[in-house]
Amino acid sequence: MNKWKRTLSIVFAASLLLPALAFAQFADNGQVNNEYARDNSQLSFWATSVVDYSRGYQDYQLTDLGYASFGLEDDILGSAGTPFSLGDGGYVTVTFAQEISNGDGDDFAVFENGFAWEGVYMELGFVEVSSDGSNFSRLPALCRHTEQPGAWDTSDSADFYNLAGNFVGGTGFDLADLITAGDANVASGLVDLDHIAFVRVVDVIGDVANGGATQDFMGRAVADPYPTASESCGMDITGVAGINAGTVATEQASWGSVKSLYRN
Ligand SMILES: [Ca+2]
Ligand SMILES: [Ca+2]
Repeated sequence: MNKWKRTLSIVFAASLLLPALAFAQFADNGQVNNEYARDNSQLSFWATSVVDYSRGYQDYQLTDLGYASFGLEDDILGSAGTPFSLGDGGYVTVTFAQEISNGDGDDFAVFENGFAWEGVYMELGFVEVSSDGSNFSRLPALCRHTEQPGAWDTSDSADFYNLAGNFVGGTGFDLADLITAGDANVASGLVDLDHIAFVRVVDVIGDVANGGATQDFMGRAVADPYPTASESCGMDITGVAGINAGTVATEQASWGSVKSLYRN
């Protein structure tokens, strides 16, 4: 084997190994997300439109009760958003006037209507991101709470990671976690972390007691209040804010300066 072939084969072997190593790096180390107040100046832009949503049932086991119905989907837009209830397993996808990119630390934040009361009353949501609106990657979520919270039970924010709604304020998310977790769509380029145009929030079904709960990154049941049958059932999302902006604005500025060169 000549030198170049040997080098290529080493590079190829390393490329097979890297995703496995990256996967191994994401573990439950007791990590906790940062909490953001709505008026935090790091929140530089807010969701401008809802591109898709699907409400879940008030109780996924009692479908005759119908769907969650509190709020309208557009209520969550902008910095002064108000609740839109997702129902069991429901979701909403938003987009922005500019893209989110993977910069330093947290890149965006998601708000729910949780409140403090001997802990935090929280209804949780998984968070997914996409560049093209069809391929999504879910931020690796962790749940360390193993007991079933009843309809009005509170929980400890520190028992959850990468689950929206675990604070009274907004929950910050760092896109770099998808690299650490060896996300397949990110590795293949289907999801480009420098060009995130869509954020989707999916209600957690917290039915630990009956074995119907949705699962975290480690395959553990995610515990959130269940059953909660009412029109405002499920995660009550109130807003999504960008922190690190993508490069679109800069590209437009450069294009403007290129055009100005030809004006004279
Ligand atoms: Ca980041
Ligand atoms: Ca729920």
